[in-house]
Amino acid sequence: PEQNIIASVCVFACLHCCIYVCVQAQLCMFMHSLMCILVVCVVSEPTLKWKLKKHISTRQSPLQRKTSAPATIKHRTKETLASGVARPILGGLNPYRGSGDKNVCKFNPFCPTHILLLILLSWFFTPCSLPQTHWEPQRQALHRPGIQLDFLGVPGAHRPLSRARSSPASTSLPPPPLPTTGSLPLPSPAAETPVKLRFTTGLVHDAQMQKHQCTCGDNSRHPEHAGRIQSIWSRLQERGLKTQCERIRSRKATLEELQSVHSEKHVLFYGTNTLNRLKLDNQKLTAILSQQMFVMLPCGGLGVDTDTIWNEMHTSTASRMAAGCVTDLALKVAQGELKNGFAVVRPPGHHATRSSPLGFCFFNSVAIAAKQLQQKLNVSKILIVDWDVHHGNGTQEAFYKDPSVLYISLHRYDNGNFFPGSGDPTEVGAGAGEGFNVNVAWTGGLNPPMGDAEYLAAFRAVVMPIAHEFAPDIVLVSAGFDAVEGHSALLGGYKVTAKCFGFLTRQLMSLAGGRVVLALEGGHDLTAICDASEACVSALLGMGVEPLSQSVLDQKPCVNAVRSLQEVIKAHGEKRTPHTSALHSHSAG
Ligand code: Q9C
Ligand code: ZN
Repeated sequence: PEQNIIASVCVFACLHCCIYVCVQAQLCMFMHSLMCILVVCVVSEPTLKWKLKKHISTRQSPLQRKTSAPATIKHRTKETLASGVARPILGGLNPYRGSGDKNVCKFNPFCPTHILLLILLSWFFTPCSLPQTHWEPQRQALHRPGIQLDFLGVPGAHRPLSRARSSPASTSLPPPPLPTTGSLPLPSPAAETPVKLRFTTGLVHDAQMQKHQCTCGDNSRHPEHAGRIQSIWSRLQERGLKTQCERIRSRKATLEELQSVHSEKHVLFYGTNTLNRLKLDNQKLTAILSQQMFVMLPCGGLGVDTDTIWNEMHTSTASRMAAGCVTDLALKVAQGELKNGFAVVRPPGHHATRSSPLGFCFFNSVAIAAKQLQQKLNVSKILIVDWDVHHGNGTQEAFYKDPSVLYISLHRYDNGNFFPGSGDPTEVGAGAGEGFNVNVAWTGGLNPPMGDAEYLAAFRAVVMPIAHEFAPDIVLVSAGFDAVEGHSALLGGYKVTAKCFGFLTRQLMSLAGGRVVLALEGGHDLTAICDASEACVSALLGMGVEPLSQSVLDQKPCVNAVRSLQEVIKAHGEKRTPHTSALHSHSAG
């Protein structure tokens, strides 16, 4: 009878396992319950119940058992030795059989029957953790008002699984990745346990990014320093925002991910250091090392240019970390695991081109995140808004011919006289990507410096109309805060308030079902970047942002700003691409 029980349990276990694997989340909970009931019935009736009864009635007192336990083992050993190898394995290891005490069931931790039953029972009563972690955020997302069910591209509660593939979903975001058929996802305890995330604002940060520092150790010579992200991170902590958010695990971008935007040479060159280069192919290594070109900076440190320092120990890790963190945050928001997100990362990325670092940047984190959304999740429409005071030349370059990524940058331009010099309004994209690159290029110096009125006007007249017409699946923001008041003329000189960036964030949240991911780019005035980060995270959390004063809302943008906006509208109006037709109905005001 004992072997029958074990056989039955095994059969059910196998069945359960098969169903679990094949049917995945759909029927799992139902089958799980059914199996549990069946197993309980089989196990309890009739043999085990009887055995347990016997077991209870013949059980000795704990004290007696204590003394008798060693004797049993001794006896068994003797018995096993005496009886030779003819005994079946299960029986041979079974203390009851050996003891000759056939009807008495003593619980013995060495008894394989007991162990097997215990393992199986505990396994059966463990709740299905995999489907829950996959489906819970989805369910939450579905219950959010204003979200289209179809956008998720996953079947609703009662739809067959096959619909996920066949239905023409209104957006491209796929369901959470299901384990691939063919390779069975065995429940291995070694695999990383899926963390269950609250459907809220995601935050990402890693102290390793603080190690990217000039060897001279003089922060005043290097405005893009470790204290930037350190102080933002502390600010979010101090204001109690961090606890309302969900912190996600940080990670470095893989060399392969970096290559979705950068050349192989660039990736090997800046994505590795002396230590991990040892693992790489020797020929390539010789090639890149022979081309190493660093300059000695006036401060005594090493750099690729005076802005962009190189720390042989930490720069590659820090910049890969920044890209990896932004990428993972974006992937989680796209998959519906998080509502939106804010990445407290450095070094920045938007100046980094396919094959060159520039302006503090090595890897273009936002561009890499966008490429990963395309490649890993098939996201079809991505909006990148870049409100860093500098033009994101690297991001523009990466998607210049790509109509599936709309790049909108607001930057100080001054007819090409402000760093990096690119970003003319007439740069509208090329080929199929024509019309999908929008440069709101402020010109006119600091007379007066651009402020809230100008940025609000740009959003009202250009950014939001185009963005709504484009109807992105997700919005990535190159969120530099160097346009915030507090930055010297050389590093911006504008007077946008931190609060205003909270407003701009909230406006972007009206797009893409609220899937907005902000990644820190530039900005070095600590008060400015902390205030602005706080305002943006508050907005992402959906907290009531204190309103901008009426005078600011009523304020007309300055003449230079109006001229700059007219330039954008003209550049895009001439082409009359479908998605910028929105400009014409809005440009009148
Ligand atoms: N050599 C970011 O904000 N400074 N980068 C140029 C002239 C460049 C700013 C000074 C500042 C780069 C991400
Ligand atoms: Zn900047």
